[in-house]
Amino acid sequence: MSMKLPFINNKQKKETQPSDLENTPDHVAIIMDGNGRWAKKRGLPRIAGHREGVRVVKDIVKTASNHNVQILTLYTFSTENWKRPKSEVDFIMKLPKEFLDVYLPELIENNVRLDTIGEVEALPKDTKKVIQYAKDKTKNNDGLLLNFALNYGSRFEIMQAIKQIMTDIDGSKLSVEAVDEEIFSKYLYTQGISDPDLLIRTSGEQRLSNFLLWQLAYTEFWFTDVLWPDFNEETFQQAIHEYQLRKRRYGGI
Ligand code: V0D
Repeated sequence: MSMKLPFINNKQKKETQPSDLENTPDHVAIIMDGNGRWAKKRGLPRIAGHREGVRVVKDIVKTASNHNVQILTLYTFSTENWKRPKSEVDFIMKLPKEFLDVYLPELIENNVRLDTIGEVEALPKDTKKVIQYAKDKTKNNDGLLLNFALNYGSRFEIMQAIKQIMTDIDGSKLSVEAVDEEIFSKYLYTQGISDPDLLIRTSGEQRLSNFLLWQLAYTEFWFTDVLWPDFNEETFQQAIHEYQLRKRRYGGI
């Protein structure tokens, strides 16, 4: 079980609620794979798939809110994705603006808080600017936490945590004896948020690709052949439903 922190543990789980509201995942993480393949199947350039992927992100944020999900963590750009052709990377770096130009007012209206994990500092200046603006505008919202993993790599995250812990020990801010799992977690990008309850990966690949290695230790995994641009409310509901069945089968036995 993941450690539940008070500020996100505000969901009412009454016995009288219909069963479809029981055991809903608090934190859903998604690897949004298959945009390029979706485009290729249609004879379109890869970037057309990415643009379609942005539209699906918008829809899924709404669906997640409706399903009482508290945290949605989306793997948008990995530290490995820089190896793609420059033209594709340049296009992808414009997507946060494309998303926020249209959607920020709605996020604010729906009480969504936007945040990021990863080395956001290394992103292009204009990309950083729009994202920082959205973070500032939504920082006091207490509805869904929409968490974008940008320039994220889990091994790097763990390694920098270790380096920072060693630095703090060296500076006598921390003792070796005090280091435990809880302290270690505080050195990760995900400090203060609960571990994912459900991980979804689209497009048929069944691997983690350097995503949240520490945080996924007890997470339920759900894989689908559906490509990210074809992912919709129905697919999302299916994932949540199967998560609920797993919880009912194994919970309390
Ligand atoms: C491309 C599918 C939304 C995955 C979704 C910079 C690959 C579309 C954002 C976004 C990307 C990020 C931050 C933010 C608002 C929106 C995004 C990237 C890629 C990498 F504050 N979609 N999206 N960012 N894709």
